Order: sequence, then C-alpha cells, then structure tokens
Amino acid sequence: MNMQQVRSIFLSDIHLGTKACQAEHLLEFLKEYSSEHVFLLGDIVDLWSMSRGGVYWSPAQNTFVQKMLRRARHGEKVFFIPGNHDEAIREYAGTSFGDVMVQREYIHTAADGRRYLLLHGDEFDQVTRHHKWVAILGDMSYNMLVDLNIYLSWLRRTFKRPGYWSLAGYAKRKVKTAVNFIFNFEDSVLHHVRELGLDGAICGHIHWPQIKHADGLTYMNCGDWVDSCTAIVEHLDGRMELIQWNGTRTHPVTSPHAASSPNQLNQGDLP
Ligand SMILES: [Mn+2]
Repeated sequence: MNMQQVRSIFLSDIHLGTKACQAEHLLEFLKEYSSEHVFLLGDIVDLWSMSRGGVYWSPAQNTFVQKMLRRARHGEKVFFIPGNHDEAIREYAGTSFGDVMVQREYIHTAADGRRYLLLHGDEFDQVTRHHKWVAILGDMSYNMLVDLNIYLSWLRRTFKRPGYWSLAGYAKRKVKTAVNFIFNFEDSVLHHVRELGLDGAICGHIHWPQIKHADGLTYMNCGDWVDSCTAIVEHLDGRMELIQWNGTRTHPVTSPHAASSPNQLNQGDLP
C-alpha cells in the first residue's frame, strides 16, 4: 500500500442513503490518503431524503461507514459535525458513536498554527435558515418550470397570444441569483470567522468547492460527493489543498471551478 500521508482530510455533503451519492469514488479517494484526522462536515447521511420515502443504501456506502469506524478505532481522530440533512444527529453533539466524535462545530489548529472554524454552514444560508419551504421547492422548481413552459406555450398558441415566455431568460436570472447566493454565503462565513478572531473556516453545504483568501482570512468549502467529488486535505506542514477526485491523485489539484469566473456559470453548475 502506497498511501499519501496527510495530516487531515475534510469531507462534506456525501449524502449517504441517496442514489446520487458517489460512494465508490469516495472509497477510491480514501484508499490513497492516510491521515491523523478525518473531519466529516455535515450532510454525510441524508436523513431528510431518506425520510421522504427513498432509502438507497449501496454496498459501497456501507463500506464507507465501516472504513470510518475502522479508522477511528485504529487511532485516527474522526469528527462528525452534522449538517441540515443529518440535523437529527446534532442532538448527540458532545458524545461519540464508536470512536467517532460528534460536535456541533469545532476549532481545528493546523500544523502551521492557523486556527480554522469547522462547520457545515447551513446557519449562514439565508434561504434554508428562514424559508425551509423555499429550499424544498427549489429542488423541484426547475423541472416544474420546464413542464410549465410547455403548458404556457400551448396556452398562448391556443388563445393566439403574441409573444413567448422565455425559459432561457428565466434560467439566466436564476444563475445570477445563484452567484449572489454563493457570494453572500462566503461573506457571511468569513464575517463570522473574523468576529471569532480565527484564521479561516472550512465548511460544506452549498456544494461549491473552493479555497479562497480574502482580507487575511481563508474560506474553504469541501464541495460534495454527489457531483463534484472533492475534498480538502491538510498536508503535514499545514498547507491546505482542494482535491478533485478523478480516479487518480495525480490529477491537477486546483479548484474545479477556478477556470470559470462566476459570470460564466452554466445552469448545470448550480449548487
Ligand atoms: Mn447542507
């Protein structure tokens, strides 16, 4: 076994229990890295979607859980900070399952002495925080919109109304909203970190992998294992790196979204 030794691995938004979860890729990634700490930053188990009627639990998902328990048993420090999709586990903050420690949030001191707030991040998402129903509707709205557009076009033709309601125009406005959403989220997290006097934060939730430096602070987002297949690792000297898993660790390790400025986002890139 030729594993790369790192100090910490940060993972979020794995969404176990759903078909979308890319557990096989996650297992490949974990095979390549051994670490002193593993931090699971929320939405690890998607209790929310499971309770809405569909539990999908693959052998790979099972293996992931077993590997985590095993790593914890063998002396790696494994922390679980629940997110909004595994919110029920927040009740157990301060306790541990096996050797996996559950925390509401955590301050991690990196090898270089920098201190980072570890959190899931949903408390900084103004949409899920104040309007849970908007988030639920958001999941379904795009598909509904496409259906609606077909119906509206038929209606307009039937009643011989001029003009055409543009789905493309709507999508463009949605992208702008999504970009603002990401910026607002990142700003709110950094604002909180500054108030706490820390050096940065590592979070998840918005499925938008990122390492970004602003005003002497570092914002890091692990991304997810549904779509982007990304993780953050801390090297032995405290250097943080965003890894995009493409089946090999020799893949260039820049932000998967670094090439596209936020103004050039495609509809498919929405978090
Ligand atoms: Mn979340």
